[in-house]
Amino acid sequence: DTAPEGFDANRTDIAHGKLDTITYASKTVGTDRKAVVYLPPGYSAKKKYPVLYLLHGIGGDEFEWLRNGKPQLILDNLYAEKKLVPMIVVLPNGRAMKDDRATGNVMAKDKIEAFSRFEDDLLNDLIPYIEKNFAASTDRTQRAIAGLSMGGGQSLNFGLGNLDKFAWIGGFSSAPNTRQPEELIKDPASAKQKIKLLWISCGTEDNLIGISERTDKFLKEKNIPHIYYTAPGKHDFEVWKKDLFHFAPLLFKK
Ligand code: FER
Repeated sequence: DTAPEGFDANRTDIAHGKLDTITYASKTVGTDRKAVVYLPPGYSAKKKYPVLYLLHGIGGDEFEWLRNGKPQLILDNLYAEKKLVPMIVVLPNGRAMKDDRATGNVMAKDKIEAFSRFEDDLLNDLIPYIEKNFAASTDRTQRAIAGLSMGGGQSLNFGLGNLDKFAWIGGFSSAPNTRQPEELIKDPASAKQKIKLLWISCGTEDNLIGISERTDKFLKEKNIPHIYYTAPGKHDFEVWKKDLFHFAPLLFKK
């Protein structure tokens, strides 16, 4: 196994962070949209915290990570081991359309397009809301974006496409919405300077691993520092929970 026993257990002997549901007005979609926020144990409005935007997959919504991945427990346990820089985690809904529920055919064209439209919702609506209403740092070096599958593709596309906004980027089992490497990183020299962490991971039995492989290959060719992490596993939360366990402690450190 690639994570210690109990890494995702609900421990009653440690401090826990706090989950909140927020509603923000989206100019991009023209509706009020929901997201989940996880505040670290000991959160104080007097400090400034870095923020991780953690995105779901094609069949998910803002609750998918909570339902299947228990990120709050994984992070609580890492805090208890002093392995994390205290951070705010935002779990958005990455399907930026009026009905953003994962119902019907989740592969329908309008729904796929909504995952792409989320870039504008994130940058222009959600991030400003978070930075206005929480003790969030507004510095690019204090902002991370990561996600699973469809959300992994979004994270790579939006993160690498907006290096003035994000410095820490992770794609877990990224889906075919991931841009081709040459499109992801148009200016390798500039990317090298700006990226603090670029994490690409996939389960070795995942049918989508070719996407991560091609991204890793390009990054190696261009000598762009990154982590390529593969471990046994398929396209599921067994893999993504462990990705989060390994990825989160790398964030916002030297
Ligand atoms: C596809 C296969 C898988 C695709 C998206 C996915 C857009 C996403 C999977 C997931 O998010 O779990 O061809 O095309």
